[in-house]
This record gives sequence, C-alpha cells and structure tokens, in this order.
Amino acid sequence: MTITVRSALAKTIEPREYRMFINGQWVEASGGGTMTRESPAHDVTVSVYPEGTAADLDAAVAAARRAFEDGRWSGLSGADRATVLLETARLIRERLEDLAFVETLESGKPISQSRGEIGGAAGIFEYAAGQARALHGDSFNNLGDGMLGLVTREPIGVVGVITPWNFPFFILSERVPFILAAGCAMVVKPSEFTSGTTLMLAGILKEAGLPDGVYNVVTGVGPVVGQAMTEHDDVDMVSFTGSTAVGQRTLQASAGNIKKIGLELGGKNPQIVFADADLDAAADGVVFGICFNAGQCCVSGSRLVVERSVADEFEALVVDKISRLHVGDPLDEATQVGAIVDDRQQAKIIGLIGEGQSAGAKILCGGQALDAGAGRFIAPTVFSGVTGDMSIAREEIFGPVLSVLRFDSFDEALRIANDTCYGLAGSIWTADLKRALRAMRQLRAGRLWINTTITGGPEMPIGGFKQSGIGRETGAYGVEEYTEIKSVHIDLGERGPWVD
Ligand code: TXE
Repeated sequence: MTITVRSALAKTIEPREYRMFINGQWVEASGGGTMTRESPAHDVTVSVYPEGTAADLDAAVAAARRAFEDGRWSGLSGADRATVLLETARLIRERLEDLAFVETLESGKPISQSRGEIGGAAGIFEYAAGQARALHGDSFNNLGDGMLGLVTREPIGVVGVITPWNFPFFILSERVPFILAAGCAMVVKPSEFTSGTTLMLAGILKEAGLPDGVYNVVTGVGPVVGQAMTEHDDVDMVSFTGSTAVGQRTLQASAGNIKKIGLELGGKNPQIVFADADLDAAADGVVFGICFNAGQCCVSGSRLVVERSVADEFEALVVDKISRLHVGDPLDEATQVGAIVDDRQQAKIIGLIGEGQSAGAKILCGGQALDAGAGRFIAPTVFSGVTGDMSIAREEIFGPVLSVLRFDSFDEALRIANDTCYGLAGSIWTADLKRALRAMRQLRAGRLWINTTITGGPEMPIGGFKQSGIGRETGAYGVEEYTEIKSVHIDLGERGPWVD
C-alpha cells in the first residue's frame, strides 16, 4: 500500500468564509454564531459557516413558502424550468475545479473522485431538465359518457432537504434538480462538516436564473436546524439522507403536520461471489466496493459473501489488490482512498475493528489507523471467518472494513445476504446469467448490480428496502416523489339530482 503524506499545499490554504442563503440574500446567522471545519486529511481550517438557529430556519421556510405560493417558480412551464436547470449544469461544469477542491478539503475524498462527482452532478441536472418537461398526469376516458377523469401532478410545496457529509454535492444533486423540476421550493440543511458546495450551488442557481426564495440554505447543527426542519409545520416534505437513528427521529418529528418523508439511510450491503465468477474482476469490484470513499458510502459492499470452494483464493486476490492501493492525501492526484471524515467516525471504525477481533474474526490485512503526518486514515481492512452474529457482520461500519462470510449453496448465500435489517444495495458476481437473475429476484434491496458495483446514472431510481429508507430519488420516480396527485372528476352531462 502506498501512503502519501500531507501536501504542502493544504498548509497555505486560507479558510473560506461563507454566509447562508435565504430569500436570495447572503446572510449571517441571527445569533451571530459561526462554525469552523478543518480538513479531515490535513487538520487545517478550511471553512467558516454561520451557525444557523431555529429562527433562521423559520425565515428560510417563510421565504420558500412565499416563493412557492406566488408561482414565481411553481407557475412556470416545464420548459422554462428546464432552461434554468440546463444553465445550472453548464455553470457547475464551468466551476468544476473549484467545487471539487472545496469538496475534497471538507470531506477528505480524493480530488480525482471529487471531480468525477461534480461532473456527474452536472449530468443529473441535465437529466432532471428533461424530467421537468416530461412530467405529466393522466386522464380517464373510460368513466362513461357523463364523466371525464383527470389526474394532475402538482408540486408538493416546500421541501426540507437534509444531507450528509459523505457525498455532499452529489447527494444534493440527486435531490435538488428533481425538486426544482417538480416546481417546489426548498430549504437545505447540509451537513455541518461539508456545507461549502451546497452554498456554492446557491450562487450558481441564482446566476442560472432561479428566482429568489426557491432555493434556501441554512447551515448549522443537526439537532438544532435539522430537528426544527423535521418538526416544522410549514414544511410539506422532508428528504433526509443520513443515519438510520436520525431517520427514525425524522419520522417521529414529522407526525405533527403529517409531512411526507423521504429517507435514504444506512446499509450493510452484500457482495455475493459465486465460484464461477471472473474472480479477478470480482475481486477488483469488491475492493472498489469497500474502499471507494474510504468505505463511507451507504451502498458500500461491506459484506463479502463468497462460495467456500474459492474463498481462500478469492481472499488472497482481494488482499493483494488492497496492498496496491494508494491511500493518503486526497489532494494527491494518485490517491484512491482518502481520509475519514472526523474523530468520531474514526473512533467508531476502530471500535468495530476491535469488536471483530474480540469476537474471533481473523484480520487478513489492515486493522489499524495509518499515520500520514496529519488527519485521520484507516488501513483498508479485511476480516476472514466472520459469522452472522458478529457486530462486524451486522452494523454499518462506514469505513474501509470488509467482513467475509462463506457459503456452500445458493440458498445459503441468499439467506446470509438477506440476514440484515438493511436493504439498500447488493452485488452479484457470477458467469451464469440465470443464477444471477434468480439471486436478483431474491435479494431484498433497492439497488443491485450484476458483475459490477457502485455505478449508475440519474435514469435509475435509488432507495432502500427495510430500514434503509422510504421512497426513491432520481429517475422519473425522483420527480414524482416531490409531487402530489389530484384526481379531478368532470361531469360532461346532466347531473342526476339527489334531492327531488
Ligand atoms: O449521521 P447523521 P452522522 C451513517 C453512518 C455513520 C452514521 C453517523 O453509519 O457512521 O450514520 O453519521 C443531520 N434532526 N450515515 O452522525 O447524524 C446532520 O446535521 C435532523 C449513513 O454524521 O445522521 C446531517 O446533516 N437532522 C449516511 C445529517 O443529519 C439531523 C450518510 C446526517 O447526519 C439531526 C451519513 C436531527 N436530530 C451517515 N441530527 C448515508 N445514508 O449515506 C443530525 N442531523
């Protein structure tokens, strides 16, 4: 494994100071408070944001409500909305380097990966522009001569968006353009670790022609701003992405005004490898699936479920590939695995590695923090001999830690794969298409890959079964989530009187 040390560049960075974005204006927090963010890879302060309050959230929700009600955006045609979304995509591409740089400094992810995510996000805006024009309702001409039925789709209203730190701009972009395509207004509460690019998007959207008040950003901590958003009576829907624990709270908090909730939560995703798979390609995919974004992905393939007859050989392939990874400074162009987002996350990962060892699983590689001169890094870790009752087989570790479980039969593989409270994603590796499709049918998860992993485009919906979430983002489904359906009955004849 190649470990790169902290780059000299980061030492010279001046922190960027941001303001929040409410009703088209850049504002300080009403309480005057600020929060700072250190680069998790360099221990250098890179960002200062306002520490928003519940009063700031109220102001943002009121601005979004006004914008929604007066039709400055909801009243536009899909074609006009599409024009703004396409211009936004163009501006994102134009500022790709700056956005990627901020993303890497705040999140610790490799710069090459940030560039890919920002470019991908621009593509999502382009796709959603098409959806703004394609969105339509339905009609019923089969209700008899006296009745015509119309089904209209209407924007749900004011949407609250709460995003995490692992893919700050990409996850935001899996939601914002669809919310805009549907004609809604919104308030975004980004993660307190990674708010920079969410605020930068505000400037881009304004420049692209989005009317004031349609996209608002309130920075601040989850238990204050996020909680107030989930409880707010004037928010019609909340889209939350984060931990299952906070997702449960979000559901409870939504009860007050029965707001609609979209949840994308955790996962403990299986990578099923059958003996007939192209083992070298599968090993590469498994390593990517657990090491991409340092394992801090909701769709990380954190459980390797491998057929016993090839398990020893396959584990050796995985360990060999891991030994050739570039881990370390995310500003280094060659880096593939960057930093862990903060001390709490680092401690959680190290703690779970310890639990795996105590439970009797065997470490094949990694198992400890790495010293890169600064920041927090974890050596990609593989545990062999894992059983289904161990915490490393059940809990979302959210780090580069792979747990290997072995199977003897197809049925056992699927039983192990489905033995989790989560159902977000899964991968199947085999040369036998029938077997792959049978496994696909039986896997209880919202997003599957066959002979590949963690890839896709905005055409495909994302979301989870079981405790991994509610609802779907992206694709045509992603726009529909942000609409209400109205049934309209039109009497075409003489209505028979009820009262003589
Ligand atoms: O998540 P939180 P954390 C998982 C992963 C990770 C664990 C903890 O297992 O180790 O969660 O990470 C906001 N009301 N995922 O603590 O707290 C918060 O400010 C409303 C999986 O960082 O759930 C941030 O904007 N909002 C995941 C967002 O919730 C609240 C991505 C997510 O933070 C809030 C991240 C509250 N009471 C972590 N408290 C995925 N699905 O990809 C916090 N928040």
